[in-house]
Amino acid sequence: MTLTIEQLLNAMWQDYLALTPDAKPIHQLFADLNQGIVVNDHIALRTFNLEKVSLDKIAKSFIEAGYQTVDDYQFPAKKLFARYFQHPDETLPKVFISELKVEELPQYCQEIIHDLVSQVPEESVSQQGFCYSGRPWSVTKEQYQELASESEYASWLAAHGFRPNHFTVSINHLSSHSNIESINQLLQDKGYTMNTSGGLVKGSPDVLLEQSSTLAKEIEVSFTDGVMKLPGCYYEFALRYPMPNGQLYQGFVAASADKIFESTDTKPSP
Ligand code: OOG
Ligand code: NI
Repeated sequence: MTLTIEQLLNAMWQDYLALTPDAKPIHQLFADLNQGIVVNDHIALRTFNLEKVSLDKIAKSFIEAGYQTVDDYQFPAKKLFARYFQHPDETLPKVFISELKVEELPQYCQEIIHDLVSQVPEESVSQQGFCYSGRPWSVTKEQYQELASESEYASWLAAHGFRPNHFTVSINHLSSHSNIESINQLLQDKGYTMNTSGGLVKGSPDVLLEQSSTLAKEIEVSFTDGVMKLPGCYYEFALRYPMPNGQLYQGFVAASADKIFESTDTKPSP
């Protein structure tokens, strides 16, 4: 059975809610203030750049649903490459997919990642639901910790597998709030912990995009040899500004994204 793009996005939302204790109450908060309507600006997925599970493989379900490739971004310090996809139906969220350049990690990390990916059944990756199927491998606490010492992105992915790591509220579509500062204040007043790496607000009207995000709350994750409490997923807020032609900027900002990635870090920078 083929899922419609709406069904696919809804299944991803349900999976995301299970790993993001903050998401449901925050969504409800904005729904209550906006006649029940909260529009997603974008969602994001992570993967390793190994052939079997590469960005292109993850993007396939979205391309088949009519999404188009728009732009690429490089994050040299984090060893990441990212690409975003947009649908001609602008009511659908953009999809931001990143991949870790595995060959740039130390040998012992590469070996762990190759071991994990070797456990993924080849045919499962081409299935539509793969992007929210979770973790297709067994992993030990030691493997998790070894990866974490080199890349928090790698360890997050090893622990949680394939699933949306955030949904993003489009501030442009809210009638209750027109600036990002008032949103951050509301969330902080309600007791949510925000990602302050690079400042509470990433970007500025000058770069046509302002973003902020919660810091992923810890949830219990099972490993082969026991349970650990680790950051799950986070919620983002984005405000887009018009370009000289009057249209809202639709892209991302690498310097801001670099800090947004840290929303799932166990040791977030101040
Ligand atoms: C993606 C981080 C970047 C943005 O909006 O700039 C991002 C991730 O955490 O995987 O979402
Ligand atoms: Ni984002």
